[in-house]
Amino acid sequence: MVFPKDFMWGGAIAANQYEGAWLEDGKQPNVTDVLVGIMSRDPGIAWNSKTGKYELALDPNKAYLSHTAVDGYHRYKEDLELMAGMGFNAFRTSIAWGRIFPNGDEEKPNEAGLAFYDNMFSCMRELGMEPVITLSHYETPLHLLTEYGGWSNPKLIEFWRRYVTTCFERFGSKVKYWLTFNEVNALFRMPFVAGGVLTIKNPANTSDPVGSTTLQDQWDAYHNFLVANAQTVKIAHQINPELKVGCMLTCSGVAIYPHNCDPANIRVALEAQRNNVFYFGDPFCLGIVPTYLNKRWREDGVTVKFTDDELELIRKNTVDFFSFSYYRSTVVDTAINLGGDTSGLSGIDNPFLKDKAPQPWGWPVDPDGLRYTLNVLYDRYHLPLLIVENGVGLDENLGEDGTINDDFRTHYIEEHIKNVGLAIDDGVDCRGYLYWGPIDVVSAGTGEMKKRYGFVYVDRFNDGHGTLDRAIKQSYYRYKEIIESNGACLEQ
Ligand code: BGP
Repeated sequence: MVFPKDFMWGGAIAANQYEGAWLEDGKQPNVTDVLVGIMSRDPGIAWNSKTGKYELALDPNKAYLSHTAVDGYHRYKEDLELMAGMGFNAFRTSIAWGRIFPNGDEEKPNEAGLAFYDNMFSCMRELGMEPVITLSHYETPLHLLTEYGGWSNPKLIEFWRRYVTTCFERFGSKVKYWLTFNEVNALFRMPFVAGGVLTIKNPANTSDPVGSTTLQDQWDAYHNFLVANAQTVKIAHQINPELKVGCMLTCSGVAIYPHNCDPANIRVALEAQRNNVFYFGDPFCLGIVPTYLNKRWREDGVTVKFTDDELELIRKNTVDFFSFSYYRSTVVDTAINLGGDTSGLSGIDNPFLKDKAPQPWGWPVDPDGLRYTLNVLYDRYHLPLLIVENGVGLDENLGEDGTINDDFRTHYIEEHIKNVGLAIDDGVDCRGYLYWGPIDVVSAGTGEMKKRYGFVYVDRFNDGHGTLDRAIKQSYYRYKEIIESNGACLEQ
């Protein structure tokens, strides 16, 4: 195996799925706090015709598990020790923006939130783990949507600048690797949570579903994200030239295979890559706004105009590395309408993929697709690549012996990591593999506990009950061996 000596081995989680403590120490709600599963189109907000504003209105019949999540806010030390036990030398989590600026638009940060992450990042360093920190993992403060309409409003760039400047100044000595917006290329699939956009409703118009957004607002958010991303790179490098800023995109949309060699299907596959990944990747990495978007804007009936200064900013401030999630591949032809969930896009079933994750999720398993994705991304961007999500969710229960035999997860990571090795051998500069969900957390897509990714089990269930005790699964020991041998044990 060809993994470099300093290869980053570890795992990744997100504040909103792990920490809980949703209103503790000054934090205010963010977009994920009002959803049970980010695929849901039914946020817990309601229009108040008296104030002429949206406000918090949680559904009393729903279990918002992320409010307590797996109590990482109070247990991160013991959890990080368990991660260190596998030999992790890197760990990814996010900062909940609302812990630092609770409503998002304050002038001064919340010291309690800063202190929490200061302690957490010190703990990672003491345990020998390089922190890889996402600045927003679906965590735009709710107030920024209800008051300003969210990311379609350029005011958000101003609030974001204040937030990231605070983070770089406070944590820059402990955190070198920063990711801007988690899976921001899911903006059009999940405008409320990935885009942080809410079209402020016209009170006279009762036909708009709560939480809906117009296409114009979504494209305005796209515009503002491009500017904000470039600003982030610029600010980080001004504060400390050693800081490295990466984008984070869902790249299951790179492994989109044409159904057959019909040229029309080849073209559709190319368009799907552009419309799902490259339309963000190209500005972030190449510093250009792709010309193919002009056609899409025409078709969508929207106007998007970048000023010369903005284009210059985007051109000059490209990211230092490219990070991404990869869960699956899919197949397209000219007739299919691509669907999708948190695994990425889904089209036609691929008859060549015999392996499927067990039901009820049943995502196709395509480790070669990860090698393909790494090669495509490296050829296009020539930037160091970091895999910051790959994993499998299973419905698991603790056995009588106090453990879980999760052979399928072991098989899943072995096959994917082998393909990372093959991609490195192909010449790809891949710097690390951070498994998604090394400890069970609340599922982003469905908002439940039942969908478990961890090497470490957490005793909590869909109805909210559970002791929150941790237990080690069998895959924990295999990942430890892989890390200890720097991948070499996979050759046997
Ligand atoms: C990605 C998200 C993660 C994560 C993962 C698995 O899209 O960035 O937050 O949860 O998908 O998805 P799920 O939890 O829905 O199984």
